[in-house]
Amino acid sequence: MFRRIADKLHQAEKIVFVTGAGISQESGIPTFRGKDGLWRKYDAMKLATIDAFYENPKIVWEWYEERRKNILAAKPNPGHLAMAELEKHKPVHVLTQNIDGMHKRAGNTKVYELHGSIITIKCTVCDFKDTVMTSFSELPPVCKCGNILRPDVVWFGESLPQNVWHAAIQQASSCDIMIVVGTSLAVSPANLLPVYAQQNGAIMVEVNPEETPMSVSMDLSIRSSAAKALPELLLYFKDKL
Ligand code: BV8
Ligand code: ZN
Repeated sequence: MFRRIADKLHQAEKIVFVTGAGISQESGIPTFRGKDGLWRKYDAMKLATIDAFYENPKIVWEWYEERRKNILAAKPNPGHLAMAELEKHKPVHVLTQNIDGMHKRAGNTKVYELHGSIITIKCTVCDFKDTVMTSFSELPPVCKCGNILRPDVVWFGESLPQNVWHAAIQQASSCDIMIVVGTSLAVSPANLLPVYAQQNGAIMVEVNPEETPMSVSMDLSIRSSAAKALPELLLYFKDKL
């Protein structure tokens, strides 16, 4: 299985990954819907919304501040690092639903953050936007203009950043191979990206310990974790360099 995928990677002109919370699970960042999932402890469907934020910005900020602390202390895992290593040999584009910035920290340079970034903070009113790697003393933090700040993430009911979304569709529609890693494909419109790739005749590969709604249409499914499967795949790939 790994050899077959490694051969396809060698033949590919463009490799596109679609990643979700599962690829960061082995960095100690909880997924949403898994047993360790964020959604067990909190109702993320409620908290990750613009209404919750305006109703009770302090509660939403406490949730994000807790996640920011964990993410800023976390490190890219061998799964992230294998993807960064692959980019040294082939054109690799990473379309990620994750807001943890791990792909860039691992070294991938063509990363499309479909749902924004928890490390970037923006003002709810003026155009202030900045990367903030420290924790805030008071919540919700206030902008110089006097309005409250928010994490620069896409909440449910908010549209994705259009430039990023259109660029992601472009990549998904023009790749030879798409590797879908660590996502339940439960959230739209990100879950459409594998459909674009499939329509374009790309080879479809999935890395996930569990089935997903698109497992049936995958050419190859690796039922394993990202931190195990991706370094192994890279070994087979480098074997034929
Ligand atoms: C939009 C940022 C329209 C915030 C996130 C009904 C009511 C209301 C809304 C909707 C509805 N039906 C559909 C919608 C649309 C909604 C949606 O899809 N809802 C779903 C839940 C039904 N989508 C939206 O609202 C989107 N916007 O549609 O806008 C619009 C258009 C024009 C104008 C205005 C509006 C916005 C969606 C973005 C929401 N923000 N995150 C934050 O993080 O706090 S989504 C959130 O879910 C994360 O980004 C996460 O990445 C994403 C998807 O989850 P996954 O990454 O897949 O994670 P999950 O836990 O689900 O799965 C983990 C997987 O990993 C599992 O398969 C597991 O087996 C696997 N795994 C576990 N361990 C490992 C592993 N794999 C490998 N290795 C391991 N070790
Ligand atoms: Zn402001």
